[in-house]
Amino acid sequence: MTTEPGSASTSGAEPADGRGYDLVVLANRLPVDQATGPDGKRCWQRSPGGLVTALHPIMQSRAGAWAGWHGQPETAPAPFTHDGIHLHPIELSDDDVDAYYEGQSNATIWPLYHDAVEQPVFDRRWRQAYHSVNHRFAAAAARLAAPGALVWVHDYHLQLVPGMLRKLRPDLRIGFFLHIPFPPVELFCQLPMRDEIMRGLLGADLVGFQHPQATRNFTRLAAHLLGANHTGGVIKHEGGVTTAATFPISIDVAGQQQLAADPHVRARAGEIRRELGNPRTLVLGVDRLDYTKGIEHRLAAYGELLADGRLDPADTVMVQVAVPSRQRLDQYQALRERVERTVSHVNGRHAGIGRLCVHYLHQSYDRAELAALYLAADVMAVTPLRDGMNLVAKEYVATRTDGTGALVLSEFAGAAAELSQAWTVNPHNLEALKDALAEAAAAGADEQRRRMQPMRFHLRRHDVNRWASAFLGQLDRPARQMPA
Ligand code: ADQ
Repeated sequence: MTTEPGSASTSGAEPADGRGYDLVVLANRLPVDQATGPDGKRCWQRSPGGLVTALHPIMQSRAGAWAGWHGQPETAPAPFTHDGIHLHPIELSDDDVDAYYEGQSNATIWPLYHDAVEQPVFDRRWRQAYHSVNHRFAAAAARLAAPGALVWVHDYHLQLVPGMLRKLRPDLRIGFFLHIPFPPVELFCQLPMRDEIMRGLLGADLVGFQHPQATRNFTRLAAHLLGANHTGGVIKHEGGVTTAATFPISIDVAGQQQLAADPHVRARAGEIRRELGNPRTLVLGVDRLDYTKGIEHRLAAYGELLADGRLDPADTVMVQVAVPSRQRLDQYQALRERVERTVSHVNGRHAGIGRLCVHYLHQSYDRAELAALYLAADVMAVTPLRDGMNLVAKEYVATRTDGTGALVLSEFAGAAAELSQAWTVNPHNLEALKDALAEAAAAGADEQRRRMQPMRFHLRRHDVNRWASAFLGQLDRPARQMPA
């Protein structure tokens, strides 16, 4: 569904009684992008990406408000309603985008929280911008929230918001969920803003993480940096109580299964295989083009398997979908060049006329096309060096309704804690990665089903609705008044 920017639908943006919204979500981005509709007019379209995919169904079912940046460094449009969600754009200037978003969020915090797989960059101007944009979000939430409302703050861009909002509106129940890993003490302590970020997070009643290790890192840091007391995830600091707990995010499993059953999607899967020359083995990678995703490691392993003769280039094809991401940052431009060089190298060495070994697609796709790719793929390669969860791995498993398909999954993805029947692998170990890909490619249907069925069973019981209900249910409980 699309809505024109600044259109008449803005009337639904403020609650009729002026009291405020009972559920307010804050995230760096609104769940929509500006696009050009079929009639040539500018319109809003639901955006791709992990957080949006996860939260959209929940926001539709509860009449909530969502505040975030609309994606352009310009004057923010007026609040409006899209797809049943009230949206409140937060303005970011060019300088804010440079310093708060691309700088502090994506060049300092993102690499540091992902095991510093790329060198984090530190800049004091970025920290000032991060502080001031976080304050803008906190002030917006303070205006939008009804008395005693739940406010759910998302992700590493907004870690100061809970503490700021607590000061502005002590009546609110504030939750924070981190979608990416939370680093160990040794890494976190490199952050010049370390105390401020910990105090910001401890302003929340509930702080949620993807993985128990992240939760442990957080409680240890609260004690190490701020001398807070903690027992069983309940942290006491400066008169407040914060609960830290693990809530592994999931996907809309029923929606994914519906896509898998759609005759158009199934026909498209068959067409994809035919267009690729009906290979015996189709290996698929689907990622944002990000240095944490291990795309180069996967391509290197695949190239060596072809070179060693363990996979036959005549009947094996790899499709690597890489969604453009953070393209203005040097580290991402350098990654793109390296990935494209490796793809050319593998193709140059092993492809034939009219027969590529790697199809590299630097594009975004709609969910139906992605589902068709998942259905078409014999082996799904998910090999991040560090990943909070990785929804692609879950989407692949949910799509394989007949129980076939082989998932190769990095042990450094949060998803590995749940999808333990996958071919789990350390992507830094090239030989192990090659073995896992080769074994997955060789597995028969019985072996595939033996592994896939328990993962599918797990996912059906742990979908995104359960994730959100678990988080919001716990946030609704009055932990701040919990006894010692
Ligand atoms: P991401 O790093 O963006 O998310 P991921 O969890 O894999 O990573 O989510 C990507 C989403 O984008 C998936 O839903 C996928 O279908 C979609 N997508 C991928 N390629 C696409 C393409 N070419 N076109 C359109 N859509 C595409 C962050 C964290 C993760 C965490 C999520 C959710 O880094 O660890 O799992 O948030 O918490």
